[in-house]
Amino acid sequence: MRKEVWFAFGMLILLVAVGVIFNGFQTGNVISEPITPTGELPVPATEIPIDSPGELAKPKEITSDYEIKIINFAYSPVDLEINVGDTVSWENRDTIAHTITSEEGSELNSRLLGKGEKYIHTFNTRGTYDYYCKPHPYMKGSIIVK
Ligand SMILES: [Cu+2]
Repeated sequence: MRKEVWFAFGMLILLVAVGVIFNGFQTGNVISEPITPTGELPVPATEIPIDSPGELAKPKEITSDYEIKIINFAYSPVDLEINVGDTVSWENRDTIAHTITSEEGSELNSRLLGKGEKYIHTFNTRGTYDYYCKPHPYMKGSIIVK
């Protein structure tokens, strides 16, 4: 009887010991595992620079046959001759906002352009298109479409 009791007692100790070791080993794993994903969490932040080239690529989409710059409250060049189907861009280089607005009709109707902003328009009909700047009506320009 005694041998059986000791055997049972021994087995119990063995089970407890194995349980503690296994549990401790597991706990060690459980603790170390979340650290790795936590350490990996800042990694998605590297996705931000991936988006940036996309934002930088946006201005590259703008293509035009002719470029008019707005500098010191004046369109440059003031008059421009183009062909039907040509695209013209206006870029505001002033810190003051300007528009490109048709004198007659609505061929040219930009919003207020801030510094560095562009207005792009394709002319599909022959004619002379006189335009001005809404806040500064003395600013005038002309596009002649042949
Ligand atoms: Cu203006």
